[in-house]
Amino acid sequence: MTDEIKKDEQKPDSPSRRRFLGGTAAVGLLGAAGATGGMLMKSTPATAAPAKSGNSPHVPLGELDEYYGFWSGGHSGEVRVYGVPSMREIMRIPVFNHCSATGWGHTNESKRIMGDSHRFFNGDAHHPHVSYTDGSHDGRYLFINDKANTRVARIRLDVFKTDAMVTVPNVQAIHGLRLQKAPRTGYVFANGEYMVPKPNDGRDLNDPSKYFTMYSAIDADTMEVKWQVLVDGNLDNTDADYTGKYAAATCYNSEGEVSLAGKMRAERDWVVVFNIHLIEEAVKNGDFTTIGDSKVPVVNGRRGSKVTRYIPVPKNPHGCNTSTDGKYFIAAGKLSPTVTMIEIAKLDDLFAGKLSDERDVVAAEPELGLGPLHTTYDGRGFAYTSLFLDSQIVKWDMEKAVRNYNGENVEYIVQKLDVHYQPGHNHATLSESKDADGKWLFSLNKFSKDRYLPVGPLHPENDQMIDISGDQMVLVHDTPTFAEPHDATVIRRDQIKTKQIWERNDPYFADTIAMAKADGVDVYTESKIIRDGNKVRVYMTSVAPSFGINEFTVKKGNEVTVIVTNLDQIEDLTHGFCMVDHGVSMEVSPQQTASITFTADRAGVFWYYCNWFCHALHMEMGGRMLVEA
Ligand code: K7E
Ligand code: CUA
Ligand code: CA
Repeated sequence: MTDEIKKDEQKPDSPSRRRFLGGTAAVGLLGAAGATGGMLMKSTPATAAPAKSGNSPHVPLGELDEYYGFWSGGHSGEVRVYGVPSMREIMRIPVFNHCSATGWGHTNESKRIMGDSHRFFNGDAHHPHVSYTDGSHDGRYLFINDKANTRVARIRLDVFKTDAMVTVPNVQAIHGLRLQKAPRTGYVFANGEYMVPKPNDGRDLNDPSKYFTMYSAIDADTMEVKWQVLVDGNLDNTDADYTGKYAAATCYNSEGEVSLAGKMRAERDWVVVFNIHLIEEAVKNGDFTTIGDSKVPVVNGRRGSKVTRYIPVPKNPHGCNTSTDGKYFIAAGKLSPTVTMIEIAKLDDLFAGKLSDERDVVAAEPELGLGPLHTTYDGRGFAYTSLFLDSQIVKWDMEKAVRNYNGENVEYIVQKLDVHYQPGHNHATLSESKDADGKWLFSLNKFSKDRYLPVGPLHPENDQMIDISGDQMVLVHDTPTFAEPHDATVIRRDQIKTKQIWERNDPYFADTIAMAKADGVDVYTESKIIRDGNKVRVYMTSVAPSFGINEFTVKKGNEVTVIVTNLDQIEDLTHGFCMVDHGVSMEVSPQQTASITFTADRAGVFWYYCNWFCHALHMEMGGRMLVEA
């Protein structure tokens, strides 16, 4: 390599550097399978972005952001909250992971919420979505999937805490997750990605022809799985319409294969459309089966059934995104340079048998570039699709794409913007609701390569913020992220109402308060030790800078539960409880009661202390546990 090329590659937008980096990723994704034909030759050169940003990303010191951004944490298992447009990380919400700071996964309250699955320390959180009323975000809940351990969790947006979690039966790896948008979020729709035997109990181990997966609907209020729909093929991403009638999901493995080459064999896979009312009717009429020990009604939605339609689309489709005008489900082709626009208004006719071919609901199939993965919207008729292989976001005009599909010679591509590098999801502000405002777009890039100081072999990812308020997209900001935000959702700050301190009757710790009542303890006025055979319950208050109990004595082998109630009523005055050398730590925010259980397995003196900085005498806030031999 000559010095000149090397120097050129130092420049952020050098063409030779992009070629080098793009080539690497393309070989990574497609080289091994070798089944992509001439696709790689068809990249369109990027148009430069001449425009200046008209939207200011600058939030003056001391002022608040305009939007809440919720970023999934991928295989870190958590959710991260950003202020948009400053991209300051405001909070992390532990969900499927365990958290050293807050005690999530260790406290009795969090274990109750996580249920049996608290034994898992990992999760893979991909798709965060905020609940709706009439197609607008109502700020009650955020829902998110766990691909790693087949779970769905709900986060309360008044306190920013996970408050419910369900393991979905009969399927493996919940991937796509979306909410019913209208009339309100009654259902959470969840895709089981991998196909497995039914029941998966050791039968049909190596007979993939007997593997299946299902589309699940979870009641958003009770978090019970209400019904499942058995499908052909697998399920990747999903979205719902703006009427409450239909939902759609992409399938990349219509082949039902277990090998990589097998999953890429067909030129077309499909989008499955689910008719929600017909599914509910089947459940009501008893037209379902159950599987194994599960009581969840399973409705047949295989090809030819009443409740689904299978729309062929090219090839190994990935993203499924409803346009904010409510007109289209848009499926991204991934291994095809196209996206498929499915016209929702034609679905009634399709289900009524009035169309001769499933493809009659396709309104357009514009060619956009290489590796289209996800599409987002600005509410002004433009769509923005991430192109993984091209490392670009393409802005295109939906109406012109339809006209072009109908034979008119119009250009529908508006602009291609280079991003750094290889974008997965993209998301524009409010773009999953009818309130899309077309201000900011985020490109969640899977590779950061050389955008940041080197930190060894593992790199951060790179989420880029793009101003879409003008005619041209303008890249304005890079944000490094740790493994691995797949998706994000950004809503206005006025759409969320938070509590600044806990209410004493909050259901989050109601079971703990009930336990105290049964022990005859009023946690708001007293500290007390209850001995119950081998079990010891230590109730203590906390008021900065002291706990209600400075020492307590137990016997070696006792099961100890410490219950701390924070009596401080001041916003932002959180205490913690950490028992040294016992792996015990938790957060206790103002007016909260929190509890944690451990075994005093060694005799000796053990200090406990407050680990959230609360007072000038925070270091002194502590006490001793005396464990008798
Ligand atoms: Cu990474 Cu939505 Cu899980 Cu696409 S998914 S990139
Ligand atoms: Cu209480 Cu620090
Ligand atoms: Ca396929």
